[in-house]
Amino acid sequence: MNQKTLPILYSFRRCPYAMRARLALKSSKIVCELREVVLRDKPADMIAASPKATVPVLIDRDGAVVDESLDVMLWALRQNDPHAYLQPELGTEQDMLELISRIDGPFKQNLDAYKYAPRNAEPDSSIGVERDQHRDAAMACLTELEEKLLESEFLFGNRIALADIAIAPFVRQFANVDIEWFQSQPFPKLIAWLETFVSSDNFAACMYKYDKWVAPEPGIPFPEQQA
Ligand SMILES: N[C@@H](CCC(=O)N[C@@H](CS)C(=O)NCC(=O)O)C(=O)O
Repeated sequence: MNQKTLPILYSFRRCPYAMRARLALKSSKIVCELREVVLRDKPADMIAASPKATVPVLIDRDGAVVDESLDVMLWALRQNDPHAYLQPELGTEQDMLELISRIDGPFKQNLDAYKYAPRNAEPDSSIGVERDQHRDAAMACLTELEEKLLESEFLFGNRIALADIAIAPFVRQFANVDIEWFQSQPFPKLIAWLETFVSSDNFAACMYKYDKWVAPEPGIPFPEQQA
């Protein structure tokens, strides 16, 4: 396939927003030209296309720019959704979007405050207490997920859907701040759901380490096409 005809995806391996976009693209099998970005040295072409300069950014063949991760997911899955990620077994696409927005809002705010609090703060210092408050508030936001996972294997039924792949990268980010603490919490279903996600072939295929893209080299076709 001529790479010039592919949509372009500016991505950053470790960014949870870019991860959810890659997961949806992989499922939809829509091949893009992936350009791996280093956040402290973003490509001028990416900033020209999307001045807010966050990843992911997708540029469609016709030049249309999609620069919100959830929109990239929907862009891909509305064209091709072989695993019916937009049609969950339980609930509707709208129910999934509402849950995703609660996670993207209050949960993510508390996650960032927890994750980026100074590492060396003593537990009983004001910074340490505040960090733990954000950690606990973030965990409280995940109660809703645990409750859903008591009912079914995935968030909206017994098969994976949009909400799972949109949310799991953020729960992973939260868990990894202090994995021992996370795994000691009374959320067994959430812990098992996250483990299923991080150990999946799908996730591994979306976490391949690409070299930084340098213009004018072509990026890497993603998802990799199966022979
Ligand atoms: N609302 C955006 C958020 C994307 C975002 O904040 N990505 C981070 C990386 S995880 C970023 O690019 N930050 C810009 C920077 O660090 O310069 C989306 O859903 O795509």
